[in-house]
Amino acid sequence: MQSIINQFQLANAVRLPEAIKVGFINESYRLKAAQEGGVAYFLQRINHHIFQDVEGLQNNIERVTSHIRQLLTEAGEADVERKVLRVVPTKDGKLYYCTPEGEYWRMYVLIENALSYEQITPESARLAGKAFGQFQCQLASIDADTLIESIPDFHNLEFRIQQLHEALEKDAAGRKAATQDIADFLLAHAEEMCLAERLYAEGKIQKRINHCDTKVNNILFDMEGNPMCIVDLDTVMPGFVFSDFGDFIRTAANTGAEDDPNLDNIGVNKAIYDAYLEGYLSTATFLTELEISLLPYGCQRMSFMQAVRFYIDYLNGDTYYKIMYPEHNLVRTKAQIRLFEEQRKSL
Ligand code: GN1
Ligand code: MG
Repeated sequence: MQSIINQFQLANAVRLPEAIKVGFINESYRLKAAQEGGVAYFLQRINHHIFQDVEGLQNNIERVTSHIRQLLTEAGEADVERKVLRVVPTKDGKLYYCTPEGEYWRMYVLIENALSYEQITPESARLAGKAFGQFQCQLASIDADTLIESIPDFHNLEFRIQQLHEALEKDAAGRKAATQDIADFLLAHAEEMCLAERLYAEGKIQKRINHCDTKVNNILFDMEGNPMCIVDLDTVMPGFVFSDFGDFIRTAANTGAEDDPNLDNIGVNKAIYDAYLEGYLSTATFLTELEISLLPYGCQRMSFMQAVRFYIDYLNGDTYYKIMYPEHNLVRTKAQIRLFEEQRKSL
């Protein structure tokens, strides 16, 4: 690994890499500074099976982080280096390094003394809403077309429905017959839930730059508990703003778990929803009236899309999501369908 580290432009010597667990997708290491007070780094091996255009991915991240850095600097913010990630280039000026074996690596400056949360309260939901609203607001001044889709059609529901039809057609794992009621339910709501794609085709809404993984653990907080920096920028790409809003609510404002086997646990946590909405609207000042009116739809859309994605994976024989037990993707599908139904009643 030393030969990989040597490729990057580091300001000082570093200690041996320590593996750290953040997310399932990439492999991550912390590199502490060899001397007290030096710069520490964050090294990642990029999962290029999921992110096939690493060059495009790294260009996205550089574009977004340098734009935010410029806005923060112009606004005279203190501690800019703690408020936005900094990509460390290689010695030949590239944004990633590809080994002779075809592994892709990238380096960030590590933001030290930061907290991240897995659990959420109404107070932290309000702060998270402010943070993601501000993030989108900062990115509203970048032309969305200048970024690539780091995973093509990632949050395109028409495409997901197409994948569902294909998975049903193939029935690769022979699981269709026993779950026909799920297929029927999803297909019955597909057209209604593709509202965003229709409005876009009619020119009524635009694509803006989204985070596409708006979970609370993708916000770094300072030691006083204030949001500081948005991280995990791999899926930052053009999309519909209310999808980002909805994905946060899908994960944070569910009284049950994403894969809750007890459907009675699942419901909308209104206190979290209201707090996130309040925080989000206080900073997402670029939203049109139409986009604001579509926020509840954004929540339903993301729970529905997640149900479709889990069910496709179940039909395909569990090839995408890691599962803990054989029927896990089916349990996840049912839990997301219940959440979708609960959201339709209360949002
Ligand atoms: C995946 O691995 P994780 O939890 O960050 C997925 C998301 C899904 C989520 C469902 C690249 O995210 O889109 O919403 O699982 N990420 C990718 O829990 O597919
Ligand atoms: Mg993630």
